Amino acid sequence: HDPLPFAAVDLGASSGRVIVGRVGPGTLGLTEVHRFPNTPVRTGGTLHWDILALYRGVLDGLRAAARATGGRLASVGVDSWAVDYGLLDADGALIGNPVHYRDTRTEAVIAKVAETLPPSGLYAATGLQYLPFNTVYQLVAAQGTPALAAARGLLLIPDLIAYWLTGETGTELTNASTTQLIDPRTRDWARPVADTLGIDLSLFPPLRRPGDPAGALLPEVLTETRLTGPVPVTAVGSHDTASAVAGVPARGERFAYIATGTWSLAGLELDAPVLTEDSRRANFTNELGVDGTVRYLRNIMGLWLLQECQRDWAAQGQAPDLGELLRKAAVCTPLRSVVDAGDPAFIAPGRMPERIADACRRTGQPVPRDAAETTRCVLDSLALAHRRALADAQRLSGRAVDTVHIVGGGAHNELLCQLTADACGLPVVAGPAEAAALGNILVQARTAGVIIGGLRESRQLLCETQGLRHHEPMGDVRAWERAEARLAKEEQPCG
Ligand code: LFR
Repeated sequence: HDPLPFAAVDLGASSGRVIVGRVGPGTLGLTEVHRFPNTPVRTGGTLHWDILALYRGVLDGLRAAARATGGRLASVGVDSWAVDYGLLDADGALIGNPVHYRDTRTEAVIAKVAETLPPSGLYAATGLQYLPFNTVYQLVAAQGTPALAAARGLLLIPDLIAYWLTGETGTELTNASTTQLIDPRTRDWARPVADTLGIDLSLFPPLRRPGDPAGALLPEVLTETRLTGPVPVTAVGSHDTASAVAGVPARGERFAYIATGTWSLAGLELDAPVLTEDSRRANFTNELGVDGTVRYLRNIMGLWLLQECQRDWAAQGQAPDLGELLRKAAVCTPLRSVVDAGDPAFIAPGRMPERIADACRRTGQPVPRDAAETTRCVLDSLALAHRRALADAQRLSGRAVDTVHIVGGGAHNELLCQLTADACGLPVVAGPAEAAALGNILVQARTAGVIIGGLRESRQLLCETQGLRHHEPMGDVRAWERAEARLAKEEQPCG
């Protein structure tokens, strides 16, 4: 059989991509047909996603996919970052621009939510780590606004894009699990949580699962993209991290993953959630994955720290080239200073080099003297946070691992991958960088009957077809233990 072409729409916090994957028995080849920037816009003091620019990027991408495939696609799947949503009015039109999760509007309601529903109860019911942007906080912050009063529907970002493409609505489960309104044991709505917080669950259309049909491209979309219909849209792991984990080229079960990009999502794939108080205090999340799995992981600031430094340096007229910066960082003194890359204080944009310097000062460590040292501080701090997350995940779940997979954009960053291997004292397998698009496409290919089986068979195909890099741990792991101890003094309980 000839391989069938599928398109993955993968929207990340800094760029969107449309990727064509050709899948057949023993074949899985990707072509990125379009990439476009994702630039948030602040208006009236609120940080927004430029959702129509993103949708235009999706249409341009599908047109490029049509050119690449002679107009024929076996199906399309959409994934993006989590937690954010658009509100629809009674006519199904979008009300306002979706608010960016890095906006600070939720700060005012965190304490109020904790008073209404204590963090331990919220965790026992939803298994979600505390992050100030979880959809529950956004919806409580929106209470009393005219927009929410007018809303008759709510769609998470990938579901909103899929709605514009197909005219059909649904709430995809893996992404829904990041709202903090899903019970990870039943994999259904946590109604008591919603009731207690005054959140109207009827705004959400019915749940759908990865692999479910999600409509077909509308005639107007076919005309605009020059695709030949019918083109089905398939629900995938619409949370990009769910797709990225499905795209981990693991051979067995004893693996940990780190999905690196703007964020580092570090953890394990489990069969059941871990809802203990220890797990809550360690700020571990139980997001839902493809095929009934649980993504037991912690959010770590990720390459956002470096991206924000670069944005700051560029604004000051110095824009060091990333390759050059990484080469210099590789020869800086190791572990000279480290910051807590899990600290939500780093979520908001702006002044990142200064904030990193402040954090070093506060913890009695030397302040980085230039861009290379700041870069080294960020990468050492990320590797240290990876180490801690994977050690905690194993301890809290009772599952031991012997391999760490680094997927996502950060898999290209050889220094980060090597430092992670060194810090964890475990071999790292780096790649694929496009794990989210691959996970997205693999789920579609299963629905189309091109891949028979589940995650194991999909991953087998990844192992056979994707180029991977191996990093063996080097150096003295005790240096990382000492760095960890330096930070531990600062620790604050979360949630
Ligand atoms: C990664 C990601 C994370 C989520 C964050 C915000 O792209 O989806 O998993 O916590 O973005 O939505």
